[in-house]
Amino acid sequence: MKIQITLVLLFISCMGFAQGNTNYDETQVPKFTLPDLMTSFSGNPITTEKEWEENRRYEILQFFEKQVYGKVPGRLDEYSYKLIEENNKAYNGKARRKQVAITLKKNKKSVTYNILIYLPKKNPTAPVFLGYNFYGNHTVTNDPEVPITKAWVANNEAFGITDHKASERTRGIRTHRWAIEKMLDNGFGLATIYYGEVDPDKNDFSDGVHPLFYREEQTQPKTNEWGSISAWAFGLSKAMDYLENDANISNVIVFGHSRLGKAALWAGATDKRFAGVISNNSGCGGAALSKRRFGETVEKINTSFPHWFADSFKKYNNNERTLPVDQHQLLALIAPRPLYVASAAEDTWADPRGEFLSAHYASSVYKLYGKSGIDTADFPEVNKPVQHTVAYHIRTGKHDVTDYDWEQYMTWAKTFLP
Ligand code: GTR
Repeated sequence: MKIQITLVLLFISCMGFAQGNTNYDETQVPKFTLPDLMTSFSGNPITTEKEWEENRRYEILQFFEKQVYGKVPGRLDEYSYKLIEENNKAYNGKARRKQVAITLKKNKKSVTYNILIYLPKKNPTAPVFLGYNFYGNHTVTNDPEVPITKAWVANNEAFGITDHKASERTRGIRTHRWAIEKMLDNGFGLATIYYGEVDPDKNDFSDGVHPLFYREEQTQPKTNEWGSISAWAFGLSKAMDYLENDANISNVIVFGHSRLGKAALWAGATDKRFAGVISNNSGCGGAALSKRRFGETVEKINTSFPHWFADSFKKYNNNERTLPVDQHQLLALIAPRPLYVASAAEDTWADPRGEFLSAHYASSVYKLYGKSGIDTADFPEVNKPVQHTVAYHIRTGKHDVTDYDWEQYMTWAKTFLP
């Protein structure tokens, strides 16, 4: 009996060791050296914009592509979009609404997803925020003209979703996360897509965009190929193919919250057409530095969500020390375009300080372009945004998107967007 109990205890403590307990203690952050943005992998100093663009930016991008998010395996055979409906009486006549279906085709397979767009009618052209939503386009608004998504959605007891199907009951449940009227009043538009129409968020590579690219008999991407974050980023880029041709849109700022913030950052890094990038509480694998191992770690994220990153990223589970890059380098890939990183004080899982430091360290590349970033490493006070071409705020409250966040994003976009 005693032996049995000892064995059980030993097993439990081994599990604890293997999984690692979550660290929320600043004094327990391991000592680490951040890979230098301005020294190439082969040890050469980077001193000019040209060297950054042609050498360092390229090699960092390649690393993230092959070892972190995963490569898009090829090109589509066909791309098309269709304006499904348009109306200029939305939001009491304040907005023009457009719903556009994007179809991606390859190897005789296709995926279609919908962009819901609201544009301020008072302006002939407007900058828009493009961001994925978590439960369907119909959840961001009470507008009855937005169809309920037919795609797979995650079950959610509070929303009454039990069979992975969205229903009328979920219309408008996420309006608090999208300050649409404020955007319209401030001359901004919104373009949003349900991320599950591009790739359902489950560890299953038989649906979404991945299978379009499979060779015969293939059932999942190769080791260095795309996980779901990369697939979602690809979906944003393909949405951009439409948005850049919409005569009522002047600029597109890609936005995302949490896992979708990770996707927005990767989209901004890989597609220079995005005029600005906003990471809202993106955390591990997003803006937060991995090597700090504070809150969520690489091992934890790769275990809970094995489908988010390339398989090759798993070799850094509990092994962040050997990562030749860190997330400040992902942020630097966005330079010199405006970048906003935002945290929430109660969102310790996402490591607010790690998100801030990442924005701070990325700023050296912005400097190279003559742009201002976050010069100081002193963590700002809560609700005191620091806004330059690189901006940061930590607000009170939990992991979420609030009106406060949108108000800061709009102030910043008005000042720093081209
Ligand atoms: C958590 C995950 C985070 C973040 C979050 C979200 O469970 O650990 O990395 O992405 O989900 O997307 O809400």
